[in-house]
Amino acid sequence: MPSPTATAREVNFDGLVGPTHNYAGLSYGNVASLAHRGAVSRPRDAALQGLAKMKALADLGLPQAVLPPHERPFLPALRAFGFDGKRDADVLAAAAREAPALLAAACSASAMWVANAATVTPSADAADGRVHFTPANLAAKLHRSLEPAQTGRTLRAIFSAGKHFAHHPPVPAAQGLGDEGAANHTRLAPSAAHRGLHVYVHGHHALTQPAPGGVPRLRFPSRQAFEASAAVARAHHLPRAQTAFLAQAPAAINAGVFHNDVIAVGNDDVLLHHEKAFAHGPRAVAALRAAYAALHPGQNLQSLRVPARRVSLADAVRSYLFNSQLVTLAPGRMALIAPAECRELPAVRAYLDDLVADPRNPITAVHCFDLRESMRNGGGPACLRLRVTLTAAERAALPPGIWINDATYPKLVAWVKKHYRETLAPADLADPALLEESRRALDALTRLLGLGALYPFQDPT
Ligand code: SUG
Repeated sequence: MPSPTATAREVNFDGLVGPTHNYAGLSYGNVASLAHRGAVSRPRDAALQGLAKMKALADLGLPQAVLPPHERPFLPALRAFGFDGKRDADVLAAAAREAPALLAAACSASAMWVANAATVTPSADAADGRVHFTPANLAAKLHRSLEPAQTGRTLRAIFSAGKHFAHHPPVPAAQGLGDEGAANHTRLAPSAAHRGLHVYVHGHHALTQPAPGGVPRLRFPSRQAFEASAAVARAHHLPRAQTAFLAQAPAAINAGVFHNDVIAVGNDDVLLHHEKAFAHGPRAVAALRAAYAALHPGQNLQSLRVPARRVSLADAVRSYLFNSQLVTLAPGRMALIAPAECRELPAVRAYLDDLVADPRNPITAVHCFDLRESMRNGGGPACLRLRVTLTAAERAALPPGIWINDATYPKLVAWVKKHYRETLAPADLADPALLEESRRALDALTRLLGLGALYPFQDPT
């Protein structure tokens, strides 16, 4: 009898960009976010760019679904910080006057980068045969720390069948104990249906050496603690032989690699990575290859190492080459879903041309996408998606409205065009009309996706 996981496929769940997409410079250590602080954003274009990528992947024959944005401006957060005005408009006005940084945090559309929403373990790997989810605590940044509660609620609404899906609470948040989800995690396996080697990448140890709370040599903060990665692997009941823990190279963090998915991407049996991605580079990759071979005797992990003389760390961060999605089109045939910026930097373009021409690797095509609105905040193609490997039975247990296809795509495009502003400047965040528009939009969206009440503003008081 074929194994129940034989029908497993990776499903990309992309985060739909929310109506308050803006540039507030909230992410120190994220070069693009800092560079665009205060710029005027284009929420409508941002959402349409993301949807166009989703539809293009669906058209390539890949299962594609969508995750809804979070409620923003998030009034419960402002109220938690003591802004207790009677009307929401008063709360917004007081926050804009007294604590504009808090208002910006409560308005960020950062939940679009769902690679940071959670870490997911497919049922092929979990002892109880269920798919496991742990929302990331995102403790490193205030605006992102507002996400885990809604993420958990959304994931429970979509993956609701207890027979198939298990939901865990986020790792407890404390200084330095950050968990940034799947952006620092990759699963390597001969195919989606096989048992996977789960690779967790961290920037520092929070509770032990070299220094409690962080690594002093860093120019930019490290966001992922080893202890948080270990907690997720433990909660998901992963056998030891199926886990590997690697440290990021401090030089990479200092160059603006705030998540590992800015410098490495894995898919099936391929790991594409910059030579400066990991501390103890060659040794770290050799250990991965050994762990992979032990799990799948006779099989090889293909490590595609990009040398700094071909693509510098700075160009890797500028182009977001490694924030491409690496997807399987057919057995042994992969495509890279890359940001348009990769075609604009000569060194990166030349590297990609050589990669596709080289018959020794399975990557046969590069598809570039204009995701500039998200890229200006440091979010490329891979940041915008959460990978969830699901069997046919698990896919069948999901609400039908979340899939991207010829029927749903035009409806979502029309929804964006109806509800989103063309531009948004920092001063607009306090506009009470923006709050009303966003709530109206999300209310309509939950009906479109068939998800029922999903947001605090929809809860009966
Ligand atoms: O957490 N940017 C996000 C980008 C996340 C990218 N995700 C992955 N690499 N997986 C962040 O730094 C900027 C928001 C602002 O500055 O307004 C921001 O949150």
